[in-house]
Amino acid sequence: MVLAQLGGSISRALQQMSNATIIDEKVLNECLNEITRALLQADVQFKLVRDMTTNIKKIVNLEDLAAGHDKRRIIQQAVFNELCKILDPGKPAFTLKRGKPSVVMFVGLQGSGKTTTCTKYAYHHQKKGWKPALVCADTFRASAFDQLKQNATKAKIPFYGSCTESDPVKIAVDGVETFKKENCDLIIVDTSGRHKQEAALFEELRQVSEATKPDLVIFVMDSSIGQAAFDQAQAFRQSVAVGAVIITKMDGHAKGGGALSAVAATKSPVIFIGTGEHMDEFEVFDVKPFVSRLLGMGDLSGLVNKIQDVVPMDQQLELLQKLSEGQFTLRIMYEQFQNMLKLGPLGQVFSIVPGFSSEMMPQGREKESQAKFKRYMTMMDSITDEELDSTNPKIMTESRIMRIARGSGRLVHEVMEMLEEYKRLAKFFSKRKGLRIPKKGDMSSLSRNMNAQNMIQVLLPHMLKQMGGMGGLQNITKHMGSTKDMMGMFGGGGE
Ligand SMILES: Nc1nc2c(ncn2[C@@H]2O[C@H](COP(=O)(O)OP(=O)(O)OP(=O)(O)O)[C@@H](O)[C@H]2O)c(=O)[nH]1
Ligand SMILES: [Mg+2]
Repeated sequence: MVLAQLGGSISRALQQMSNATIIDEKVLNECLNEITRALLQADVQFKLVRDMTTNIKKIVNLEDLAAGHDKRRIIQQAVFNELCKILDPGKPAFTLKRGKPSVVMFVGLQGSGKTTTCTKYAYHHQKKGWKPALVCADTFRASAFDQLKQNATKAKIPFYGSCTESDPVKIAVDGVETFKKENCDLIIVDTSGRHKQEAALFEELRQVSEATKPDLVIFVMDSSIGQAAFDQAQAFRQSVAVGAVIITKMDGHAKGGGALSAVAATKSPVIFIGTGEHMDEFEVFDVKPFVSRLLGMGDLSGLVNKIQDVVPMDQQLELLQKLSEGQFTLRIMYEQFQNMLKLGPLGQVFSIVPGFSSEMMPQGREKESQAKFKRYMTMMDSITDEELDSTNPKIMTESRIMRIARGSGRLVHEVMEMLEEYKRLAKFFSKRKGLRIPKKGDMSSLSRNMNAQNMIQVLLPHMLKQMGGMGGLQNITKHMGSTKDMMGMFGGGGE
């Protein structure tokens, strides 16, 4: 994704600087010039970039820094702070309250991604235990209702709309009423767009908003407009009470940085970014973790949250218990592959692991890795319960392997490759025997974190393996030093 390129350029500039034996004025200037170039390429406003470099030079007064100071760290911190400043709208993001039905209305120009984003937003909340519903109040485009219906059906989210009613206000009101009666707690209203900001669109939005009284209006914009996002966001804010912004298509356009900073300048909090056409290509936007990821510094708390979302606490405890007893069965491998797939696109997962970046997982390879997980799982579907729960590797006799290959429609050597992978992982986990785990029922935040860190140790080897299998391990070790360092970062002992 393009943002990964921006992040890559900035972290490379910082890296080059830290490779220099002495960090003097010249080295610092070269580093800042590289960063400036990267930001301008991402369409960040010239004045913001200039102010940023001036501030960094002021903070990092090389002459004042006594010998022994970690100059690289101080400069990196200054870059981090300044980038955060550029992206900080100075206002906390709006959070929906639970316990009563909330109405959220989506607005934006034609083709900005409203309908797609409505579904992503609903799906995101559904995974977190909300009961969302979608209302199509777009009567401007003939196929709008079909599109929303299709998206909603795919995500198993209830929807409301009409092919015959032409009044968007009536549809919106009826839809909201219907879902309130059905006890939905997040009612999302999709509206129509127009090519440009015009009076007819704003009047329609005003009417829908007045009739449905939304708790939150979300403005959706396409990142490709870059700095021009400032004027567009201002125009919408003046017509409807925009409470939050979602920027879409951050995957395909070089101007994402410009759009993000321009929206921040309008004092509107960006709450999510869209990074692709698929339902799960959608990320929570939070300034500090975002910048941290951009600089390749990861987002440990994001990773912990993601794992908590995917793997319920009692399952985490159960798994850790088994691992601490040194049992690594084929069933555990199967469940971990399931978890990996549930975490979302691997590139996204990589971008939040400290020291990794989504640049390391190009799109083609991501699909390949995901396909490999799925292939292994199909083979494991033909394995009996006895085999899945066995800790004796000798159980897999030739005839059993032949049976699995036949049952899954795969080749014998593919089954053997999968079993080899299992053996390697089992060996890795046999060394984790005696893992420290919190007691059942102990839900303090310390033990939750400890659990998540342990889970990361469980999941990461799979990722490494996948990357390694595709020739990417070199890439990782170049960035990370070694697996041991990485495990150390999570507070656990590596191999
Ligand atoms: N690559 C990419 N494509 C996106 C993203 N979000 C939306 N799209 C695509 O953008 C196109 C327009 O999206 P829609 O959701 O139909 O846009 P809309 O704002 O509802 O459009 P109107 O209803 O006509 O105003 C579709 O082809 C989407 O698949 C994104 O984050 N990344
Ligand atoms: Mg639409």
